[in-house]
Amino acid sequence: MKRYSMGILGASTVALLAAATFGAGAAQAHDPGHSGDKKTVSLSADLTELNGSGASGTATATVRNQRIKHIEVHASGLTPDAPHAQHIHYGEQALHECPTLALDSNGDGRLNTVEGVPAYGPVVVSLTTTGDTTPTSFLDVTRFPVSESGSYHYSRDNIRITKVAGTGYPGPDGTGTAKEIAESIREGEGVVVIHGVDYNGNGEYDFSAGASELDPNLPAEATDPAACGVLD
Ligand SMILES: [Cu+2]
Repeated sequence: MKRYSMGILGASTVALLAAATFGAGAAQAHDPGHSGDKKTVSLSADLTELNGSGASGTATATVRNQRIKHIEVHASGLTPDAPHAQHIHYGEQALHECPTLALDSNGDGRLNTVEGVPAYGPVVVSLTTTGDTTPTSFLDVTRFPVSESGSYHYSRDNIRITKVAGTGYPGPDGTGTAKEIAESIREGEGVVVIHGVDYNGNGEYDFSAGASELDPNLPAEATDPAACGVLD
C-alpha cells in the first residue's frame, strides 16, 4: 500500500496547491489599522466531529480590528500522533455553518474539504504553530499541531487577518479585504475546521479512503475534515 509521510511535503508544493485550490494570494499587504473600528470581541466555538472522527474540542479567540490577539484550540479524540491542519474558514457566500453529509455531492459517504466549502467557505487563516498564517500555508503540515494520544492544546497570539482572494466578494478574484473578513469573523461568521481522519484506524494517514481532492499525492485521510465549530 502506498504510504504518505507528512514530513516530506514541501512548502513550495503546498503554496502551489493552495493557490490552485483556493486562489489565495500571499495577502501580506500592510493595513495601517486605522479603520475607525476598534471593536474587540471574544469568540468561542464548540468543535464537533465530522466524518465520524470521534473528535471534539473547543476554540476561543479574541479579535480586535484586523488582528486575532489570541486564539486557542483544544481538541481530543483525533488520530493520535498525527499532524492536523487547522484553519479559520470564511466565505461571504457561505452559510457560516458546519457542513452535513447533505453536501456529500459525490455520494461516497465522506465529506471532503471542498464539499464543505458551501457551508464554511475557503481558508482565510491557517492556524499554524509558527510562521505564516495566511491561506498559503493551509496544508503545510510541518507547522500544524501534532496530536499526542489524540489531543492537542494550541495557542497563538497576534495573527493578522489578511485579504484573501476567492472569498466570494464582488470585484476582482472575489477578494475580501482584511477589514471585510475581520468584520465577518468578529460578527461570528468564521468557522474553525480541524482536518485529518484515520478512517481505517490503522494509526496513520494512508490511501485506504483514496486520494485527497486537494492533491492526488495526499491521502484523503490527511485532509478530510475531522471537527468543526462556528466561532461566534
Ligand atoms: Cu480547513
